[in-house]
Amino acid sequence: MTEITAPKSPVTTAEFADGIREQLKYGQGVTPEQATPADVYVASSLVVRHYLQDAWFKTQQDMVNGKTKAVGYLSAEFLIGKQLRNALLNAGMLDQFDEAVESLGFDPQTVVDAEYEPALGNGGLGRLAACYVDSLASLGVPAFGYGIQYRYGIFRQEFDSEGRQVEKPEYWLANEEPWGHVDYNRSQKVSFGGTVVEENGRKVWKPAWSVRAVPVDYMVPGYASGRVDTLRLWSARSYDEFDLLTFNKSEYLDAVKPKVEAENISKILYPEDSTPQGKRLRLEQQYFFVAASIQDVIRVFYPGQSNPDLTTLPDKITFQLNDTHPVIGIPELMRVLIDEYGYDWATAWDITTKTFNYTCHTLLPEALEVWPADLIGELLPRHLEIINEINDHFLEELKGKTRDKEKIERMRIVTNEENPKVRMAYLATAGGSHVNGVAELHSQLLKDVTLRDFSDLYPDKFTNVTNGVTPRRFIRLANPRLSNLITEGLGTDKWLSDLEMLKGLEPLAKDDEFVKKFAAVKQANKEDFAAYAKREYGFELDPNTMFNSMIKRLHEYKRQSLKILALIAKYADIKSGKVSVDDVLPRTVIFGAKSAPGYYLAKMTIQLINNVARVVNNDPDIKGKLHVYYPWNYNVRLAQHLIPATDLDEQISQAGKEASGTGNMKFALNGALTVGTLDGANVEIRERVGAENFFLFGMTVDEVDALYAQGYHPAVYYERDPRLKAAIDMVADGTFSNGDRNTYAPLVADWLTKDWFMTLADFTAYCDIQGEIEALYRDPLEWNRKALLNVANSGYFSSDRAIQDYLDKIWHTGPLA
Ligand code: CR6
Repeated sequence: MTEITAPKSPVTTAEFADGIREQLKYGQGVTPEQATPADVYVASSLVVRHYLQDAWFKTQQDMVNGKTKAVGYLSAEFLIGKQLRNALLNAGMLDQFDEAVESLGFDPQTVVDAEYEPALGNGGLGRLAACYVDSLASLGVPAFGYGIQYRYGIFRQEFDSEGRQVEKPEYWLANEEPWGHVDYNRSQKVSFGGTVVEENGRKVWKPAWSVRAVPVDYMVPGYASGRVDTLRLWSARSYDEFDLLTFNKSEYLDAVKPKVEAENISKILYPEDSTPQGKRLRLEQQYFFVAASIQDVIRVFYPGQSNPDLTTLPDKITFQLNDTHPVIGIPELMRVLIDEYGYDWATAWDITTKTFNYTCHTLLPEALEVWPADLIGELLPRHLEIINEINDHFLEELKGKTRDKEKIERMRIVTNEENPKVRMAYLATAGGSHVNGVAELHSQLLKDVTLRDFSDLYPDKFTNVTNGVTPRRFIRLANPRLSNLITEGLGTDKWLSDLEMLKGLEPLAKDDEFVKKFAAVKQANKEDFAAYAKREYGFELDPNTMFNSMIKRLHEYKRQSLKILALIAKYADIKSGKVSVDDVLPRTVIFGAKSAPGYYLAKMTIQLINNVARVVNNDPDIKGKLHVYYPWNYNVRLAQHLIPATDLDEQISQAGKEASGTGNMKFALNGALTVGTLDGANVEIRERVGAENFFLFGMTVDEVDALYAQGYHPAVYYERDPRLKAAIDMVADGTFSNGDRNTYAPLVADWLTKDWFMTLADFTAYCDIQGEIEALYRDPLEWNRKALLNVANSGYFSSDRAIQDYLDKIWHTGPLA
């Protein structure tokens, strides 16, 4: 008997079908006969919202009336992915939807495919935020996700005929979007610029211009919790529809300028991942969503009170700062408390520091945001004053803690130079209760390196919460076959809300019959992916080869170049006859990656990969043993298709650079084996799944540091390993650029002279471990046994566990009663 704990549908199939008909009629204005799949998608989504509405009301009422502190997750990105199937799953209506849609003569998959993916994030950080709101709701914790509803998400990636990345605008709101409810009646005013004056001994900010922040509400249904949280994404609108004075024929465009400028604020997501640009509009965006959110919280938790007791704010809500992007919220809350509600500095600081916590997501120094004080002063003059005052108080406090003057200087929030800068990570550390990194190794490095002075003086502030991913989207929805097999193996489906239960699969790894079923799931997923890749991209994948994937942003530290160089080396070996093609293990390598538009070397790497694919895939000498595919526009949807079909995934960043990674977790949970370095969460994955079930290679953090210290000369490695030399020479000699030696010259020069992330130094170890990988892959039973052990031991990497850690260590709250 299988125990079923999945939520029960609140509707019958007939009711669902009636709901769709009703929506088609009164919403879309079409008959079922006239309806397109897109109409049915919109109608179905509205039916789901309809049935979630009561649970949503109740969650909000219980949150405001009860005693459970809520969580406000402040994030500039929420990479939520498609909504319909996820909402159906969490609300228990998957089957009713399928049957209802079929009864109306539509194919459910076609209807689901009509949804346009909201791409409101760059990569891991944004996807993590989306997993976290899913888990908060699933655990029944009252929560708001607060962010921005960008009109244009991350760009749509295309490749030109030369294989170069071309960025196209991603106007995802071109069609009706049934999930976001625009709530004009709960908008907030957010102001900018102007001056600060003194009136009756008090500072008064006289802003120059304001925008209207309109909330767009997304329901976040919890899985089997009966709770529905809120993702509130702010959209910028103008107040001054038209300035009638300037509105005459010749100045028409000037008249609408303020409107256009105001609305620009939420127009576009900055496409830089890990290396944000310090642009004025970005600061405007940050302040825009954070200021609106703080006002919103006061509106929600102190309804109708003109003189609320905001000393209770830390009991009502805790704000999590997702990286430095929302850190301007700290001076903003200080301003609101002091200027608008008349609190003194000490009280305001006490409230603020109790309300905020900060998660750092990086180890790259260039990713820690630093704003010129001038720019802050121009946009937010009162905030700059407050930041300076925070800095003064902080330096005073430090004097009481240490005599080390240099240390104190190093810890300044506002630098002491001609054009001072504000270090947002320091402001966040000083202005909040807790600071956490996103994997054990990362949190350790934050304490030892990045924020060392702070951890010396405030050791108790620092903690770790290892990232996690939602099993609902990334196992149940992405991999229904594996989900069914897990449920069969465990005799219950409860693992979807208690992922550590996967441990119960461990004994089944000894059962060859079960392992064979597991292998059959993977094979079927590979066949599905091959069909998908054919349909969507026109690729011809052979599901009887090893599927080897590397999907993540294109960044030097992630080292896509290590992967492509090793592949070229293999190709060169076959071409030169060193390796007989008949001995080569058939492998299909799949890349998915976008590059920041201005990132020169990353974009050149994309071009190289595409051209290696062109050459290798079409070379008859290779006899189809090696294939390289680069599906463009990697997004959540592609991840959901590819991850369940992958045999081997690549997590090969330079040790000490990837804060955590979350793709690594999704792969392990879907039964891929990992080849990886001791970096980020790889360390913990390997610990849990067992060293014998993980392909480890490469330098450790200490070895990397030692090599930097000693002086790193990449050319030495080029001379030392003939495989590496052959590979780089092949890139240099025009093999992948129709004979043109210039095309990749900058990349080759970088490898041989700089190679900041030590790709060359790790190359030999990386190639050597391929032998081990291939030997194991030739033994399908053993390979799948290890893959199954990866699944069984990765339950820890659920975002439910991560959220529970945040609740226990940082937020000190829990589910609604
Ligand atoms: N780029 C880290 O680099 C981590 C995610 C989520 C990143 C990545 O290792 O898994 O955050 N950092 O914690 C930033 O975005 C600054 C990322 O996605």
